Amino acid sequence: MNDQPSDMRSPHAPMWRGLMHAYREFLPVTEKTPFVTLCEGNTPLVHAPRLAEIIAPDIELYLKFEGANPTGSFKDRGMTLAVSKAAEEGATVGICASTGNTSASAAAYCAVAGIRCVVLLPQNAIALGKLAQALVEGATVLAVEGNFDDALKIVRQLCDKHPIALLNSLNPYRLEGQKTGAFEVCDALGKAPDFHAIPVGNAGNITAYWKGYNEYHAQNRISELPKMLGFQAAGAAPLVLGHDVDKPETVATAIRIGRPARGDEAIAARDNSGGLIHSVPDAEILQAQKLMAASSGIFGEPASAAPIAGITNLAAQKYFSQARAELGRKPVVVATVTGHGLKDPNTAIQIGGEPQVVPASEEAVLRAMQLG
Ligand code: AN7
Repeated sequence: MNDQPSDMRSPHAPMWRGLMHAYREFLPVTEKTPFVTLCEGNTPLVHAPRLAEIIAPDIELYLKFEGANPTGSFKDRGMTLAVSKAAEEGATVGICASTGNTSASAAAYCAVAGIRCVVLLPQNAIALGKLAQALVEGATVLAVEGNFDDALKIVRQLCDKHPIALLNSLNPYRLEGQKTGAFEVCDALGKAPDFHAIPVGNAGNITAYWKGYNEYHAQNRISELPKMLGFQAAGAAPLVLGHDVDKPETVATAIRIGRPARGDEAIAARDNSGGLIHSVPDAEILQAQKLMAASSGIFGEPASAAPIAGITNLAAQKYFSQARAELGRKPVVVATVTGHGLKDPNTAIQIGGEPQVVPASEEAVLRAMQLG
């Protein structure tokens, strides 16, 4: 349907039909698998020299902008596969617990497939845009009087007892789809980065990226593996503290998670790559969110700014100057910007400040510009 006839001269590359088509050979897809897709993936890898100059002059910084996915976050990569496999298996109902983005993505892909979607959200603890998405996309939205970890526990129990498709990243197909983020980074750079920085909540994405890099390495598509740099919010940092957090708190609601389902795998990714998992305070996350947008043009949500805050701290500790000396060049650092800043308008307005009100005249505007 979307195939370009071979003799057709298009000024554009052949139409992108989604990551399942592009990376089919790396995915558990059969002739029987329906492709439930919104043409996700193929997101921009944006060079950010102005941001790097400010936060870490010793690195070449690239931002993998996952906010450019159809529902505005990286979750679409895993969801296209998870919902495709659920449809293949004849599921009629899908369910997930979510801090927001998973629910927005699940609702959209279930809408494509005609599968009923039920989402459990921690009451009053998810960003407004994400709530709007799940509601408008027709999911059954349940606000649980508890946090994400409580909601996920209920979802696991329900899926053990009933024929409902589990759409959280406990579902292995989610990680299979999400690993394509690493493939795209390597395809764009022509090699693996030296470091990959990523926010960590339930720890699915860091696990998936590490899997993706390793699969490309095993196929000789890349010769080196990156060091994985994970960042949690200080108030929700179980993997840094080494124990679960009963009452996680952070302005970055996407990663307000105290018992990460893929915690052990995230630790393995950290250790096997020679990387680290650190935490960053909320104030630094918000500062990084604003700085990233104002100096690179990439507007990520608060959780997505955690790696930028983390890179800033590592640079201050000379972590990258050491790597630069060892490599004899600036290390290439990719940071995944996991979700779009528009997801959380309330936080954005708080950090953005108020517009200046001016009379409707040329002179007044010129004065306000401080040019006249
Ligand atoms: C923007 O939507 O867990 O470590 O339920 O939305 O794979 O959990 C979201 C997580 C980072 C953390 N950035 O990824 C959910 C949910 C954003 C996110 C993460 C999330 P994981």
